[in-house]
Amino acid sequence: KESGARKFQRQHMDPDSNPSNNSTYCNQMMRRRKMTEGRCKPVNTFVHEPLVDVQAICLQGNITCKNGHSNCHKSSSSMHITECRLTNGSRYPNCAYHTNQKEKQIIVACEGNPYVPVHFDASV
Ligand code: 5FA
Repeated sequence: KESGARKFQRQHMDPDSNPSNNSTYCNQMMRRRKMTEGRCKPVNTFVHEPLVDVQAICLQGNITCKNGHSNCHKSSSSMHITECRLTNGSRYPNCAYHTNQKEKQIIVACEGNPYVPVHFDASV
């Protein structure tokens, strides 16, 4: 079975693509990373930074997550991200996304030993 750490990498990591404002990025990536199977995942963020830098967030500022758990961490630096948001008229199985590039601090939830990202909580 896919671990939480692997799932995070599949859903949220894209270190090698340079954040271009390619309007088809989310349509392609949401499908390629299997977030359009069974349903269209409504919102998802990809992070364009090295995996080690994102893993290091688990050692940075500890904060409360949206679900009230205390295992969230906010990156001390801003990161290059792409937000994918389902378009209003989009209907499964035709998942169509808006692609938005940003540079923001990100908040991830971490778990395990090693203590690594397993969930993307927010960007601020
Ligand atoms: N989740 C939420 N808070 C968590 C925490 N503090 N520690 C560990 N996991 C945490 O996300 C709900 C999901 O996030 C649940 O699976 C929960 O375990 C985890 P959501 O934002 O309510 O909806 P979603 O559409 O993101 O849900 P999923 O597709 O299930 O998201 P994933 O967990 O697969 O991935 P993501 O949360 O990184 O996007």
